[in-house]
Amino acid sequence: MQKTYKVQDDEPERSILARLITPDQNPGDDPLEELHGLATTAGTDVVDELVQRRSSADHSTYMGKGKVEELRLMVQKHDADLIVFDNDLTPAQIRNLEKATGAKVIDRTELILDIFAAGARTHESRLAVELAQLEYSLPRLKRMWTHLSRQAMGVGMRGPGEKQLEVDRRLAQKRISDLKAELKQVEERRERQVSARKEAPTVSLVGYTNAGKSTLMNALTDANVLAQDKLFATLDTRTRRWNLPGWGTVLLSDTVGFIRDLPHSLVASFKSTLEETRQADLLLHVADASSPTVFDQIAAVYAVLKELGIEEKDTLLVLNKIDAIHNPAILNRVLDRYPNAIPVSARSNKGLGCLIEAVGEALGREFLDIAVEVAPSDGKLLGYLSSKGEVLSREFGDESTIVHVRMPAGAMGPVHKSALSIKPSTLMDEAKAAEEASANSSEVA
Ligand SMILES: Nc1nc2c(ncn2[C@@H]2O[C@H](COP(=O)(O)OP(=O)(O)OP(=O)(O)O)[C@@H](O)[C@H]2O)c(=O)[nH]1
Ligand SMILES: [Mg+2]
Repeated sequence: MQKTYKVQDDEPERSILARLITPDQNPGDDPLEELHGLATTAGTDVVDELVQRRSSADHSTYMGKGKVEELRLMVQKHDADLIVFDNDLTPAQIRNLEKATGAKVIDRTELILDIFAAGARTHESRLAVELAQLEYSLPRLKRMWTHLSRQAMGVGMRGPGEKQLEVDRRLAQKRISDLKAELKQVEERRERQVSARKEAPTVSLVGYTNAGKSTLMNALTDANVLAQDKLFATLDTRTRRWNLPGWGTVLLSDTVGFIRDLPHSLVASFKSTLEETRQADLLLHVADASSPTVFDQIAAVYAVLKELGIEEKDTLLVLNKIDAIHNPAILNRVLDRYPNAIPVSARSNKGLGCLIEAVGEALGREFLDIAVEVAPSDGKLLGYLSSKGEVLSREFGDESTIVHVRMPAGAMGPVHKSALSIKPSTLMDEAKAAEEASANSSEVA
């Protein structure tokens, strides 16, 4: 008989973790370590685990008959509420597994969405999560209805899931299109905001969740952002001025971490949160070099960058947590594959000098189109702009001179020190617009 769920607010759900490993997978020594971290972050109490190696998944119950029976016995033994699969399941597989085991079954995507729903704080990230959750649950609406009879909600049912119960498919679709429209507006606004700040070079931290991005941000600036031994501690983007020694002001952003098989709808709806990353002059890809799965984590991050269409961006690979590596062979194995990577410890500040040098050098390869306002008496700055950059035009006023110039991002230090103001130059855009207009008019003629 199907058990009734007795989840209460003050009592964590008791969960069992399950994973099917097919021959094409390389699960490492502890195949359920990451799922354990996710399930704990979501607030469940993990009571048991089960792994099955199989050539392929079973069409109707995902795992084989024997293993499903084992799961049922585990549920009974521990009085478990929930089985979390490390794989993506079809709605039918979920239904069949729930029937066979008597526990609620969720898959990895639903768990990740739940963590995001519980952690999203800003209007923007809440919209993004709600959209991703609705897109995930729309094809599963039938299943959601069956939850109506349940007394309380647990993991996998937070956020819009609750609202979802009251609406039908048509309303869900309407909500999805409203959310998309609202997010598009937010995206456009963010795009303008971020590009309006383009007067300084921008650097964005990216990387696998828990790699140490926020800790590195704190070590490099006095950002004081939250860093925690928890997956997805950061869900929003924070930007801070970073006084890059020997170079001047740089804007450094810390943002949401990535994970293997991040749900596509989540990546798409987080586009506006990732605007700083999309527009950055340089990416610092932070990897946890002490993790046994560091190569897979690096590959997973590149996969998400590709999904965002920014895999070609100038990127420095930063190998973090070297203080936690006690066998030098481990670090050397990573450096053999990525010889240009920079080993650091954000915790002990080791290697940060080399990182700063590498960032300065990389930014020297980037150019900024800016309008610099110079005091009439500041001949030194005028000279500097024409010696380091390519001056496109000068507007002389009584109070100041505006110099439109194309500057290497890394040479901005002295400009920040003595300019009256620095703005993005619209000169190139205007020239381009004029060119397009004349091309159009000649087409008409
Ligand atoms: N040993 C060691 N631990 C570190 C280092 N850097 C970060 N950590 C720890 O790793 C954990 C995660 O750090 P965060 O900075 O929150 O990682 P993050 O990449 O921002 O993670 P999310 O925001 O959750 O994606 C924390 O417990 C940190 O203290 C390091 O250099 N050495
Ligand atoms: Mg973080």
